[in-house]
Amino acid sequence: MSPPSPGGASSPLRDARRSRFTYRQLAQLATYSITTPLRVIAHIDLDAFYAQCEMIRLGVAEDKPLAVQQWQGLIAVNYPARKWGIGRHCNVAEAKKLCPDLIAQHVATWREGDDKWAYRDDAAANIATDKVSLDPYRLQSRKILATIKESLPRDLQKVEKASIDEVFLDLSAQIHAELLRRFPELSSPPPSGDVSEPLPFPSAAALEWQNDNLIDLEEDEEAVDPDWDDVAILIGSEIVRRVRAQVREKLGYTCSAGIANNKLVSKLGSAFKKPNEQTVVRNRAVMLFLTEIKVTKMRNLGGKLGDQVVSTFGTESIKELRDIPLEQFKAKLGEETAIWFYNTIRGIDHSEVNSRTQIKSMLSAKSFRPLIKSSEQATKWLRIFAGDIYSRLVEEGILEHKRWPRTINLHHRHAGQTRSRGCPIPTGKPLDEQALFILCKELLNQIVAEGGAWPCTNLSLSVSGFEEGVKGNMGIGAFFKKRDETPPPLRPLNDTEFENVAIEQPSKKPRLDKPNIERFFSKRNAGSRQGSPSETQPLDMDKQQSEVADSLWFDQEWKESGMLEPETTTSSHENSGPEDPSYLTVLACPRCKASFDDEVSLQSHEDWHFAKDIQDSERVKPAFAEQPAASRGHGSKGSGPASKRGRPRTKREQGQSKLKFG
Ligand code: TTP
Ligand code: CA
Ligand code: CA
Repeated sequence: MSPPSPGGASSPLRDARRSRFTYRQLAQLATYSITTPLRVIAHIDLDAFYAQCEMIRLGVAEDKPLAVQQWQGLIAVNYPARKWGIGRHCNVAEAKKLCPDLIAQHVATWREGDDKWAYRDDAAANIATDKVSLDPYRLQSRKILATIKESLPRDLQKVEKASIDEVFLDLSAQIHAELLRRFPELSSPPPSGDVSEPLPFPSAAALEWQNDNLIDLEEDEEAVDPDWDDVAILIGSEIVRRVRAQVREKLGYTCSAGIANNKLVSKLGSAFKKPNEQTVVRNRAVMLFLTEIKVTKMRNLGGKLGDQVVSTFGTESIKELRDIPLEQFKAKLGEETAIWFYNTIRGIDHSEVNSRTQIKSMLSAKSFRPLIKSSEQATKWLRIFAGDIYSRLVEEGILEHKRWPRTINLHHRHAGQTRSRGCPIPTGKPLDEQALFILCKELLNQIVAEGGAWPCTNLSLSVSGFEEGVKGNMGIGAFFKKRDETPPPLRPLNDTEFENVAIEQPSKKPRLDKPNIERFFSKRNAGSRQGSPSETQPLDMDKQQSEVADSLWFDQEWKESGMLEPETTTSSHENSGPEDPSYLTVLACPRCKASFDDEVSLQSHEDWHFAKDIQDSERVKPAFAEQPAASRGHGSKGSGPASKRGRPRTKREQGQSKLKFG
């Protein structure tokens, strides 16, 4: 590996000037300290992910336009197709009109009577009997994650899977090692013995950025010589370039990346230029970089809080908001949120890259259109849910007793009300598809017995409370002994029991990275679920919270939280158009009063509430949850990285309304 142009003979130590950084800050890199200004975080996001998966699976040439279809809608569009103006806002018919050569590949589906998901030519016409399977994409996601990990030194990596197609890398420790290797002078202790002493200055020679997009500096900064933070981020960008090249070479996928000092800025960086590009945001460039971005595009600011800030302070310009003193934010937003917000618009973020990547719960769901009206119909879906969840449990290692869920919940929606019933998963005997089915059938019976179950708009099955099974060479017997011999009776859990089965309680260590802004979101769904005492109560997982929080960097970017997946759209977009009378009607959501142009959008939006309720119910505290973009009406968002990527905003909201799960 070549040094970052240290200027040949001019060794950093010979430079009489001192760095802005200290020996302590350098040493902190080795321990992934969240506060050292030398820290380097990368965010990697796959380009048009599901579309690339299909192209690779089908062997489609890279320049061919392809989109991934779900019923009549599109959920991923490759870059050649985007050139034709095709985006997620299009339905298949519109997209084919724009580009007759478009390959529209339908997602794989589960179908009643089949015990495996499959790619089916007639899936689009079978919304009533099929259920989308994202397994093919999960599988690719896992392979990509494994390749990324393999391309980093085993003992110096910290990788967080942030969604089905995104990871964060904390490159600090690897960069620390690399700095010491390239600049042996840095290994010597501070001459005075005091670690708060400034480091010697690195060479003033220009750094070699290769083909990275380097975010510009303010004019007066351009003349300033690079310091160690610039050298560190340069090494970071070299590492990321190699990681991306490995993914490309071994698996064929292209991805984009952002490299910066923290997660907030690196995520904005990866979206800045796509596809197949990487963007470096040096510390000195952050303020200028953020000035280009609207506040509502930032993490956790896509929803109610962002809207509140904009209406309270009368601007969505980050530049203007930066002129407002902290005290004013405190008066309007409360102390903690104000501090968090004040930092965020300055690109300050101390959140950790969290390498615990294990799934904490799984959900299989279906929204019905037409609505289902009997236990027989529902039972058919329960079989599919059980099959879906079971196959994912197998991938999680249930057969090898690696991981095992302790609770099962069924969620049922009728007449605007969601009812949930749960029970412990009996231990001591194998958990297979049939066992899952019997459990959820019993839960359905409980709901049906109460009456008022039909017609049903949504059903979903979730498992959670994962427990670690055998480790190392422990035999199967040891695993089973750990568990109760007799299955507990089938009944809903009370709160205490739920606490007992929740593994991995939230860590007690103070979380520096999470502002207490939950209150902005927590009331939205209050009172929406029936409050019977037998109802299942939330299970919390720290990781789930962070996954959800990290998913909401931009307003409504979909992500896999490990808990919720986008499910089937409820109807074809072809229904709504100028000839459809409902197109002209303004419909309102009974829960949040958001207005919609057509029934499909309203139904989608209501599905989102449904999914959100379930998601909330499976956590102790509501985490950062936001409104679907569609519910915010056809207002005001605009430029910013996402729209630079060719997703026209107003259209995007329509496309987003297809999503059920935030
Ligand atoms: P994104 O990363 O948001 O988008 P993308 O990978 O398709 O395109 P880009 O190059 O702009 O990153 O989402 C990842 C995958 O998640 C996407 O390929 C399909 C799925 N997804 C949906 O199913 N529905 C949605 O509305 C969104 C946004 C994504
Ligand atoms: Ca992506
Ligand atoms: Ca993504």
